[in-house]
Amino acid sequence: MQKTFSIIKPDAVKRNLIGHINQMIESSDLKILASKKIYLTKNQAEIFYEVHKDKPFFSSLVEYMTSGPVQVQVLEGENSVARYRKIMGATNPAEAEDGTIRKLYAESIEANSVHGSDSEENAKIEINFFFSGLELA
Ligand code: IDP
Ligand code: MG
Repeated sequence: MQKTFSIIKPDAVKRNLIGHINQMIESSDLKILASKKIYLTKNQAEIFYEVHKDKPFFSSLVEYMTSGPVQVQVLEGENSVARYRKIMGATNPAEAEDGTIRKLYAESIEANSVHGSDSEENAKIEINFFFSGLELA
């Protein structure tokens, strides 16, 4: 069993899509181990997306991620990192496969509704950034 980290981003929370997206996650046989709604601070968003700090879209991305509440979640299942990335679809919704979350719901390459860890190592870092051991027990 592998854990991955998911964010339902502000555009999707605003449009009442938490339930729809979680239905897609659960019907793909991933278990939602933990889930909470939070409001990211600018500092937290900058740390979370630090790997992109030199990209031209960084400041806009931080502004967008702090524009409203997000639902942060820990998912569990066999090969969950890769499987959740597949369910999410490509970063750019124009390139996302039919039936993926981003194809269905993303508004743009930036407001693309969901985040998912890109490796098991990053999943551990991201889970520990947002959740305590107590919340995962
Ligand atoms: P990912 O979320 O599919 O892993 P990353 O390349 O890690 O994609 O980018 C992180 C986030 O930054 C994306 O999900 C999206 O919200 C935003 N982003 C990525 N590329 C662009 C871009 O070219 N313009 C605006 N925002 C972008
Ligand atoms: Mg990424």
